Amino acid sequence: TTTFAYEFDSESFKGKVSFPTGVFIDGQFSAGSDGSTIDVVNPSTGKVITSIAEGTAKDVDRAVAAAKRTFENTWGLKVPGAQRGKLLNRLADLLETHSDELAALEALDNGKTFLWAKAVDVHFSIETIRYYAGWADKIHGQVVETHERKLAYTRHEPIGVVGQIIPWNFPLLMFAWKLGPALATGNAIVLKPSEFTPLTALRACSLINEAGFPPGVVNVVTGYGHTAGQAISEHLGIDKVAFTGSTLVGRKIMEAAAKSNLKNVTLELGGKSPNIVLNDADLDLAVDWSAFGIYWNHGQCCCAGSRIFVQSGIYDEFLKRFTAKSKSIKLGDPFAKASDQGPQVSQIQFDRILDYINSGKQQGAKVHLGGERHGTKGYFIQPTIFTDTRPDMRIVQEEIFGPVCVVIKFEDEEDVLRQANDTLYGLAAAVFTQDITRGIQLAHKLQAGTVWINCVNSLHPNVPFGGYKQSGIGRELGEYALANYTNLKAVHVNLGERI
Ligand code: TXE
Repeated sequence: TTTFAYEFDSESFKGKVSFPTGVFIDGQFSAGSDGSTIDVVNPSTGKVITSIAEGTAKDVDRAVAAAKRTFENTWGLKVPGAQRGKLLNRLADLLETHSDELAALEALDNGKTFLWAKAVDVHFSIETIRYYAGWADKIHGQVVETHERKLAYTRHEPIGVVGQIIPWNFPLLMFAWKLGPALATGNAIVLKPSEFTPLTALRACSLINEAGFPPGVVNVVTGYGHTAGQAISEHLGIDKVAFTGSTLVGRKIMEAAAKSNLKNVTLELGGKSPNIVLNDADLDLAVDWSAFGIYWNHGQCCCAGSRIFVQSGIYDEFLKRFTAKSKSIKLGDPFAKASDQGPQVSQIQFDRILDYINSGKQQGAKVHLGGERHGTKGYFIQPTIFTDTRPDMRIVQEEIFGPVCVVIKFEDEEDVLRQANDTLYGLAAAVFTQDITRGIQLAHKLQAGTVWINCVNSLHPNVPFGGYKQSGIGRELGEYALANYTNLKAVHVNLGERI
């Protein structure tokens, strides 16, 4: 076992943090099967923070065996729902006790600001686990009336061993979104966090032990996607895989599932969400939310409102105020209280975003604001606004996943609907108007799994979230997510009928 020890001495958080790391299998940490490691980098400086175990396919095998054993002997239907709920509530309490530490770890390896990490990532993770704790003793089937000499009923049984692969943009939150419904329904888990941001998931492993979950219920294999992640998606001992990440990898996961055991797949993938501002919108409100929609979490949100459509009557005024708002965003140390925006997560993402910005310039769009890196160290990128775009440009079609938006003028609702829906994605959309009837009419015509009216990025544990089109398959959160983690069985009981 290795220990990660770090002393935070920042404006937002001071204190020593120390916890074991490694691949977490059967309640214990150990080195990966071949002893290799992965460096974890602080995106504010580009310097290595620590290195963590590089889990392999062999480690995934070991994790699956532990999960299966636990599921069959000490978990699953052996444990009443109320007891599962109690354990989840204990985990939520422990996450709460360690809120500051978790937020600091999130800021350290992801680069998001401490204050946002605490207010959203950690807080929403706790709420999600509590929400699903409440479901744990409310999972039940139905009696289905057929005829008098028959009793037919359904059961929602846990699937068994489920695989979960999560990204780096909300490391702890995605962990909680995945764990909550899977554990409430009684499954055992093999989860792989992103190789860029493993710290909060590893910290949470000790809290899972402390909460009293039987060993092997949650197994965390840190490692790379093409090895450990691939091993999860093609494993014959895993009957369901849930993934959040890029559309490219989502395809690979489905392919691996199809080629192995046809495991059930749910995917939460990318987006290019439209943010529509109508002439009658409350302009200040629309400006503030639109800025939040694209710049929050440094644009690294699957539902980021990266295409801002503004109706011609207010276009100039909106652009003026939106530009001023964008200029006011303060980039800097994620641990400084005044910082609104920290660095992008990694060198790779930093390069990718700058490449998109260059493509926009080369394809003839106008850089209205920003368009460069910020400072000389770390992966900071200026809030960037493009105007004068064409629909076929890469910056209009592809997910950039950075603080970069296009602002596009439109004439009428028909025009904006056509443009807003002209995308392979369908995760989210937003409409700003003071005419609620128009807002709702547009919401119903937008091809997106979530539509916000007069707000953006607003999520709750009890409201489902997921994508239309190539933004994914299935829904997370809410009661809907429970169905991802149960097999439905119909039982027919003959009450005296003879053939
Ligand atoms: O994601 P990957 P990347 C989008 C966003 C971003 C782009 C690339 O546009 O710019 O994806 O990011 C694991 N089998 N989103 O490359 O690779 C990987 O280890 C199994 C949107 O970092 O999809 C990590 O744990 N797993 C998104 C996870 O997949 C594999 C969030 C996600 O990483 C694998 C992140 C494989 N072959 C990026 N290859 C969202 N929907 O919120 C990689 N992984």
